Amino acid sequence: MDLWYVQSYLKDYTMGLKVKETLFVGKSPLQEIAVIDTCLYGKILLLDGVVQLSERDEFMYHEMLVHPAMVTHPHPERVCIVGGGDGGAAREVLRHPVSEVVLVDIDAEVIEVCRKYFPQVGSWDDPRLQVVVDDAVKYIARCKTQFDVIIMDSTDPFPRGVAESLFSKEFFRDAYDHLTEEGVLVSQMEPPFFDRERVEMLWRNLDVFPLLRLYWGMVPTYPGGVWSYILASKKNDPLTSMKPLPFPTRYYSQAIHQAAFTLPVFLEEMFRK
Ligand code: AG3
Repeated sequence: MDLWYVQSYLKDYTMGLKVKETLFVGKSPLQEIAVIDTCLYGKILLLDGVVQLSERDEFMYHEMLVHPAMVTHPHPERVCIVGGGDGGAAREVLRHPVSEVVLVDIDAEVIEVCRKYFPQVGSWDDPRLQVVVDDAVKYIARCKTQFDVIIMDSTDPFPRGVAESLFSKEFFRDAYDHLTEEGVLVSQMEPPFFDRERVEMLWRNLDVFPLLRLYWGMVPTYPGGVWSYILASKKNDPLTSMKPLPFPTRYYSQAIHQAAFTLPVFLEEMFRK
């Protein structure tokens, strides 16, 4: 008998993946955590039933989440990752010559499960990495120092859940205050092709930043296969200030960087600042 994992998104869309084996199902105080092995994408992490990463396409998401922001800041040294308990975003950040990376994830059990089932995803032993288990809203509010880059690798803002407060105007203002002069914030977004209104709302919540750019990249295991990100910058424009990467990548390139910020006409009209 074939077993299928069906991910629902909004109310009118599903994606199905054939499952080889269910490896883990558990509940933390905050969410349901599961790891399944699929025929097409290898092992997949699900939080509350939603795909967070697959072994086969996580590099596409993590490279596109991290590198555009890291090359927009002229010399990022201190980086904060909000969420990202699987370690993939931290791995990509640590390939840059940074001095300190603080990963703030609210759920210790997600980190534990990922370290067990996806040991190749994170660079957990790098001495520049500090892992903090806390609510990032509280952590940033208390934090006395400033970061050059803040990377938001959280679960979705909708439906309302663990990550909702991370997408509020108040949090983005606080994040702005905790960024250095040329600071850059980047966040994963909803797919704008499905859900333009909600992306517009999140865009407005980021108003405090003088420069906002929506960009996109392929992530086959996410709804629609195309995911979007918003880069918010205090000073530098990712299209003109970018510098080349000093190491090889599998998805990101300078040409992809330019292409990713080029939006279809119907989105370009809305997401311009
Ligand atoms: N962070 C965001 C995943 C969003 C996926 N959304 C969805 N499938 N509807 C994932 C954590 C990876 N480091």
